[in-house]
Amino acid sequence: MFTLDEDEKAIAETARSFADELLAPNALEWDERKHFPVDVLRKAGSLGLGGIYIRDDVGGSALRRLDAVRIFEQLATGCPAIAAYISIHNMATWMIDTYGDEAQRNRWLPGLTSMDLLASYALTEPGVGSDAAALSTRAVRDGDDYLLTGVKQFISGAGSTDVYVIMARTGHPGARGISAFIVPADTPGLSFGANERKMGWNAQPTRQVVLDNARVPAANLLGVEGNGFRIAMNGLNGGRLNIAACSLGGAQTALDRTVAYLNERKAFGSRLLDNTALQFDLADMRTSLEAARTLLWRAAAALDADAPDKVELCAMAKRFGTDAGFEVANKALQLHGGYGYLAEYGIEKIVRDLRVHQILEGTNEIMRVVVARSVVGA
Ligand code: FAD
Ligand code: 2MC
Repeated sequence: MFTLDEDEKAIAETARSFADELLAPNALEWDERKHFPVDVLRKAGSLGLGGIYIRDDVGGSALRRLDAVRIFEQLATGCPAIAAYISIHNMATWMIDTYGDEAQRNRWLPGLTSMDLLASYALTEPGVGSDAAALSTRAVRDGDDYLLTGVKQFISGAGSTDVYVIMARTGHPGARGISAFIVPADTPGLSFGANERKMGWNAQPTRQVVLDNARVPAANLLGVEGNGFRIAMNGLNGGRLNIAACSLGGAQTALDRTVAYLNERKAFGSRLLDNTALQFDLADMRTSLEAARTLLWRAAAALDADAPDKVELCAMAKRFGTDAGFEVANKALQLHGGYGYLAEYGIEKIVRDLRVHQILEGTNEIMRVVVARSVVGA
């Protein structure tokens, strides 16, 4: 598992070339201009990155989660924010592939896997984030349609994407009263809030999705009524792995640049790279990333195998990987001295992007809740 065969190497190298050629050279400008590069996402789609673990009859690449985390780490070396959006797109697309009927799969997935259509995932609401099972957006049956009313908060890609997988309440309070819907962007009654002003992740928009009696055909219900929370959570298991992978990729770039910087920078008569204290910092940074990567690959293999402990392993990998990634990137900034604080060096952008990985797709406190339940047997 820890030695990549030729195929696995080729997959990771393809993602790395894409990141080197199309993401890294533009990442700072996209961040500054708050530009969502849809043209580059389409190119990602043409390489099979829009449906990494989607079945191939609808254009998916049919790869494993283990391949996916390696892909997302490489993509994030170029831009964590865009890599993370591609992960969210894959998560929503996977939910349609896994829980959709044949009509839904055939209607939506060819466009999504090619990234001609872009997807968003809408669970969070203004009053409900961590306690997602308490969501209040309602879906009421009306003949052959459902009418959806409520507000979804912090939706990645919103306003620029085409397909929204939206969790809404069709039944009683609690997780089992929630259903999942495929909602196209042009649905009457659906509108968007302003693009949020954020610390990082500026290369992708974040908006509210406002539903005011939005009319959605009943044929767009994903799975059966009452199954939406489980669908949403199963999507997030893989999403959490990918987000950890994005933290690793961003942090690895920060570490690599730090080594190069310390090699060039002189102080007190020698290269900073010769300073033993700083070498120990670099050693700890590399060790943290290797430990996080090892746990990540282990969790991805558990998800591939549908292992009984997959949920807590995904939570552990997310918590550990996103904390390690942020700490390494922040240390890299410190080791750049004042230059680390300047935008043109690219390190502060990585720190800003990685900070939110400790919050979204389940905060790291919620990851501890999930792991703790597995420990105490709750
Ligand atoms: P809260 O749930 O209010 O939590 C506040 C604090 O309390 C946190 O520190 C939390 O960890 C802590 N806390 C809460 N409950 C517990 C507990 N039981 N034990 C210990 N600590 C606890 N959501 C989507 O659905 N789709 C998206 O595409 C999406 N994209 C996002 C993009 C960005 C840039 C951001 C910032 C968020 C995004 N989110 C998205 C929302 C994200 O998932 C939530 O912000 C996150 O789940 C936390 O919810 P909250 O913000 O409501 O915080
Ligand atoms: N995988 C599969 N199933 C899961 C699951 C998981 N990770 N987590 C919960 N479930 C199932 C669980 O087995 C149960 O199923 P059943 O009805 O068959 O018994 C059901 O879901 C309800 O689970 P709980 O009883 O554990 O629900 P509870 O409300 O106590 O806690 C909690 C759930 C806190 C773990 C969940 O609400 C959570 O993960 N909160 C964080 C929300 C979150 O991650 N939001 C991310 C939004 S997306 C985003 O940020 C992006 C950037 C895209």
